[in-house]
Amino acid sequence: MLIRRKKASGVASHEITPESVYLNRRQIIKASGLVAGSLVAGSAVSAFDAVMPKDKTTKFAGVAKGYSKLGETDKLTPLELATGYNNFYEFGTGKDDPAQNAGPFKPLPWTIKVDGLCAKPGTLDFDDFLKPHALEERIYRMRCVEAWSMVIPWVGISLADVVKRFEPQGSAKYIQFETIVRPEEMVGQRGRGGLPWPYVEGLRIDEASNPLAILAVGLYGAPLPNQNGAPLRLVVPWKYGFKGIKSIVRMSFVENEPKNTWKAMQSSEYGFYANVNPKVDHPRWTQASERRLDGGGSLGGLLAARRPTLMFNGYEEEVAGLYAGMNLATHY
Ligand SMILES: Nc1nc2c(c(=O)[nH]1)N[C@H]1C(S)=C(S)[C@@H](COP(=O)(O)O)O[C@H]1N2
Ligand SMILES: [Mo]
Repeated sequence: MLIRRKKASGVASHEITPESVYLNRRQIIKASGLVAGSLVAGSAVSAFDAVMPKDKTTKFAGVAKGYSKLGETDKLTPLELATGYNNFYEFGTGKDDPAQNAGPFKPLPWTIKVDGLCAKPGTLDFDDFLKPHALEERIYRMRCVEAWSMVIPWVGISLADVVKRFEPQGSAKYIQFETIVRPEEMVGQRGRGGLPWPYVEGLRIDEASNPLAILAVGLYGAPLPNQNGAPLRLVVPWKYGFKGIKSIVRMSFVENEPKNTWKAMQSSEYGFYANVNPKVDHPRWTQASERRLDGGGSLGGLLAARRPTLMFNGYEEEVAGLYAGMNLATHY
C-alpha cells in the first residue's frame, strides 16, 4: 500500500462537520423517539423495523449506545474526512477514489451467504440477516497499517452473536469473509492491475467472538456510505484497518487459516493477525506513531501531528488474552 498524499478529497476544512453538530443531532434523535436501552432481546424484531432506515438518505431512528472507550485526546473524525479519505481498492487506489467512484454502486438489494462448517448455513436477504440482532453504536479508533488513524462512530451488530447464531461446528476454527465482485460497478475490479478479487479476510473464531468485533451497517447514525463498505463491513478495532473487509457477501466457517488478500499479496509486509503493535515496524515505515486524522491538523486534518501508537490500538485489556503464548514480536 502506498501512502498517497493528494488533496483530502477536495474537502475544505470549513465543510467538515464539527463534532458538536453531530453530538447535537444525536441528542435530537434520542429525544425524538426510541431511547437507548429500549432495544432489549425479545423485542429485537420490532426494534429492527423501527430503527432500520428504509433508504440510504434516512437516519437510524435511535440506536443504543454500546461499548466505546475513548482516551482523553480522542476526538471524532469529521464525517467528511471519514467518508472522503478511504481505502477501498475495488473503487481505485487513491484515497479519494472511493468517494468519487462508488456513487453508482448499488448496496441494496443485498444477500449474504453463510456456509462452511456450521449447522445453520443459508443465503439471507440483508434485513433477514440483521433482524435478530440489536443495532448498537460503537465509537472506535481505526488504525490503518499505513500509519494514519481515525475515530469513527459506527452502527453495527455484535459479530459474536452472529457466530453463535449460525452454530459453527467444533472443527471450524476460522471465519473467512469475502467482498462482492461486481466489475460493472467497481472500476478497480476492471482491467489489469489491482488486487486479486474477491477481497478476502478472516478471523479466528475466538477473535470473531470477542465482544469488540462488530459488523457495521452505518456510521454517524446513518447507513454506511458506499465508500465505507455498504451495506455491511467488518470492524475489528484492535487490528490494522485492512482486516475490516467491506461490502461482505459471504462468510464461511473453515478449518484452516484463510488466505487474506494483503498477506497473499505481500506476506513480508502484511500478516493474517495484523494486530496493531507499535513495536513491530512495517518494513517500509515505522509503526511506533501515527497521524490522527481528526480535523485537528491543516489540510482537513491530513497534516495532524504524530502521536504514539498504542498496543492493540488501545484495546489491550480487552483482547490481549486472545494471544497469550503467541510471539507478538513479529508482524505475522
Ligand atoms: N473490500 C475491501 N475492504 C477493505 C479495503 C479494500 O481495499 N477492499 N481496504 C481496507 C483498508 S486498508 C482500510 S484502512 C479500511 C478503510 O476503511 P474506511 O475507508 O471506511 O476508513 O478498509 C479496509 N477494507
Ligand atoms: Mo489500511
